[in-house]
Amino acid sequence: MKVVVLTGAGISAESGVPTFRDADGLWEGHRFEDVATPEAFEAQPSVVHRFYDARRTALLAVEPNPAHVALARLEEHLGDDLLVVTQNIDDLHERGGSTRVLHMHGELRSALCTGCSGRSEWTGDLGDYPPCPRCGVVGLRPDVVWFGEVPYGMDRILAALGTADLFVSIGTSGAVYPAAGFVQYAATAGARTLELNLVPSEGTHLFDEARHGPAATLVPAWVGELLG
Ligand code: BJW
Repeated sequence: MKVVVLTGAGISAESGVPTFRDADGLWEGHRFEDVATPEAFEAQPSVVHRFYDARRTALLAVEPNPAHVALARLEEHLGDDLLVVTQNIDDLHERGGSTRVLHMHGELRSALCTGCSGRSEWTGDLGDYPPCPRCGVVGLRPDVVWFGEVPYGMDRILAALGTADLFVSIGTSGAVYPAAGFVQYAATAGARTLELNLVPSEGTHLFDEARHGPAATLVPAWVGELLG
């Protein structure tokens, strides 16, 4: 069985990573146009760096939860027949044991050089304007995908969705494209589709089945069911 799992901020919520659009989410004190667009970075790089530097630091204080661990257990059984596509820029899937993870919206622990386009592993701050370790240019930005930019790995994602038997969406509001359209793409290609989310997402009606509750409970239960 080929499975594609799409994850969003909700899967990391019980680890203590805030979501975006929920009450007390990341955007409560920010308008997304002020921090999550290339225009915002151009206009106010220090504000944007502060926002992402704080989130990078906060990663040190959180741990994967049972939902991340359950997906790693699923990978142990399915190997290359499982692809986890995450919209999250945290590293909790990897720390939970998953290795086949595609970060379509980039990664906090990576910096992108606006000079040479190189991507470098990054654990410190970017707000003190360090030079690129590859080309020396001072022009590093968070290696994340903002509105109006093209997500990473789209060819690989669409190929996996096109041959999937099962598509599962976990902890995402379905408010952001192209990820919000994956359910229709997978269903058209013949996959069964399942939503696991705290509450019905914007696209809940598009799924063959939807289960609602916390990911740290729903995901281990679903993986247990699938593995018999
Ligand atoms: C729990 C839980 C628990 C809580 N257990 N669940 C008009 C129509 C259609 C599209 C567009 C349009 N105008 C513009 C567009 C395109 C645009 C877009 O979608 N805009 C929307 C506003 C409509 N998209 C883009 O620009 C994208 N690029 C693009 O389309 O390029 C063109 C192209 C595509 C493909 C091929 C070729 C060309 C880029 C989008 C980039 C999004 N970037 C961000 C920031 C990343 C960096 C960062 O992290 O700061 O990505 S925005 C933000 O939203 C972040 C997230 O990954 C993304 C999705 O959020 P997510 O994960 O769903 O979080 P929430 O908070 O929304 O939801 C959490 C859910 O969890 C909730 O449902 C809770 O109930 C649930 N939950 N606790 C289970 N314990």
